[in-house]
Parts: sequence; C-alpha cells; structure tokens
Amino acid sequence: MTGPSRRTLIKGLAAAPAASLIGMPMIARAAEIELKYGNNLPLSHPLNIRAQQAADRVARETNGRVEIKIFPNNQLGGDTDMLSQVRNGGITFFTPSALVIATLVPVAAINAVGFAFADYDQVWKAMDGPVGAHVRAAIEKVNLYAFEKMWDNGFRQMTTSGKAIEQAADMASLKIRVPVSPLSISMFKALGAAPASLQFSEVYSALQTKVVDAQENPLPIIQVAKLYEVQKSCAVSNHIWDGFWFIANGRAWRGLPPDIQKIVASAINDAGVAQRGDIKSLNETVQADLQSKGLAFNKTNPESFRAKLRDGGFYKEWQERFGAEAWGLLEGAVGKLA
Ligand code: X2X
Repeated sequence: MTGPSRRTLIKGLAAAPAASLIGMPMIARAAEIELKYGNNLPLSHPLNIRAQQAADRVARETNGRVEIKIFPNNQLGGDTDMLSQVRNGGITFFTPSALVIATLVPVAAINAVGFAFADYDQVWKAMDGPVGAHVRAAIEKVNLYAFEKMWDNGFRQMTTSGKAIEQAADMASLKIRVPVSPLSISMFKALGAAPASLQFSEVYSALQTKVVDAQENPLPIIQVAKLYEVQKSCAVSNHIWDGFWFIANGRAWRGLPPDIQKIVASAINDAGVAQRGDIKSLNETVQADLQSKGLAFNKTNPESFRAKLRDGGFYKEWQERFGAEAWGLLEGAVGKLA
C-alpha cells in the first residue's frame, strides 16, 4: 500500500436511503484516511503520549476524516523493519532516531558526533536552524518527508552490569550494545570497546541474557524500558545528543490534500515541541527515580573520552565522511571540534 487507505464505508452509508439510518445506534464513523505510525518506544514514553495527543487533535480538526493509528513499542517490527516499511509505504509515519535513519541518510548522524553539544540551547539552535535544515533536505532526497521539529530522545548515558565506567580506559573490550548505526559503532570502537549493533527491540533481552554487558541511552529510555532491571550502574557521560526525526513516506505525504497536510504538520510539530518540554522536566527527576530502583550513578571524566576519540582519529574520520558543509554547520553551532 503506497497511500492512505480510503474506506468505502462512509460512501456506502451516504448512498443508503435516509430511512434506513433512522433508529440506527450511533456507530463510530470510520475515518476516510487512515495513517499508520510505528515507533520503537513503550507507550509511557513522552514520545507516545504526545503523538497520541497529535493524533487526537488531527481527528478533531479534520472532523474525523483522518485517523492516525499508533503502533508503539516495536509492534510492527524493529527499527530496521519500520525504516523499510515507511520507505515502501507500508506505514505512513515512523520516528527513527538520527542514529538509525543515518543508515539510509548518512548525514543525519551529524548531531550524534561524540561530545559535540554542551547543552540544549546549542541543540535546538542547531536542529531548528541550519543543521536541521541540512539534514531534512537530505532526508527528502530519499523520498521521505521530515517534519520540521525534531523530537527529543536526549543525551545518551552508559549503563553496565559490570564495573562502573568512569573514564575512557574502563571501556576497554566492553561488550556494549549500540543502535544499528555506523557512527555508534565507529565511536565505541575508537573508545576501545567491543560494540554490537542491535535494534532497540532486542536490547532488554540481550542485557538479560548477557549477550552484551552494557548499553547506552538517555535516562528516560532506561526508565520506560526498565533497563535498570538488568543493569547495575549508570555513567553520566552525555556522550551523544540524540533526537527522533518524525518522518513520513514521501508519496503518501504528497498524496494528502494540502488542508490535511497543514493540520497534520501543525499537530505533529506542536506535539514535538511539547515533547521536548516533557523530556526536560523528566530529566530533573529521572535520576532519583532510577536510583530508588537500584541503579547506581557515577560521574565520568569527559576529557578522557574526548582525548581518546581525538587520538583515535574519530573526529577527523567523521569530518571527512560528513563533508565540509555539514561539519561546518555543526561547528558553527558548537565551536571547533577537533
Ligand atoms: O535504540 C535506541 O537505543 C534508542 C531507543 O535510543 C533509539 O531509538 C536510537
């Protein structure tokens, strides 16, 4: 299926003689346009809460003509599967992390360069500004549409079931799960670890069965996916800032009437901005909550990680891979990197 499915039920009802409708119980009117949205996160994550609000708003503002149906928590498959589905139109929307969409649009990982962003001010200036615009243009080249406002995943932290990670030397040969993303693999190899790419759907069981000992994710993810149950300690490293691109299948998007596009885009972009606020407030409480659940926290020595990346040629390699233009935009936002 390449476009939104149009149901014939309404037409059927409309064609029926009026008399046959009298006395019929109120039935939920089927939407004329049904748009499927798949994602990889549990329902309790702010991404799903705000996406549902966006869906409700779209239903309201289109008088029920458009229904966005959400399939959370990898119900439709893992990240790689959903990325193919949104490309071939099997689903209309997906929210891959920048790391993951980079398997298709390499420059999309630009925001995930290790230790690039100092804080959220820098992040949103870059992603709502020139860096984001550059990535969105690249996403459109592969026939996907990226909504303007990126959603927040967060600053990534490392957790392990083994010895606490305090400095780069503690990474030596560490079996750490990373998303399916070339940048993550390259960065953790440069840090001396033994990274393995796994879709998010596989992370909990991979940690539980000790296929890997460690993983890295923002604290809200560690909370909602209950990773604290299978990890002992968390190193506050802030090593990558990661966000989700809300993307649509290009053909399905272009096939929507302009008035509907406008309603959907406003609802999704506004929900994205609200979701950033949710993560910001969560960030104030999530560490205490995870500690109360038994996860130990420790600080790290960020300079030891940066030095290892620099000495291992990580920045130089990715400057070349991303190209001068994208790298220049990133450095314009965060200052010189290497
Ligand atoms: O897979 C992950 O680690 C996650 C949830 O952060 C992403 O979607 C990249």
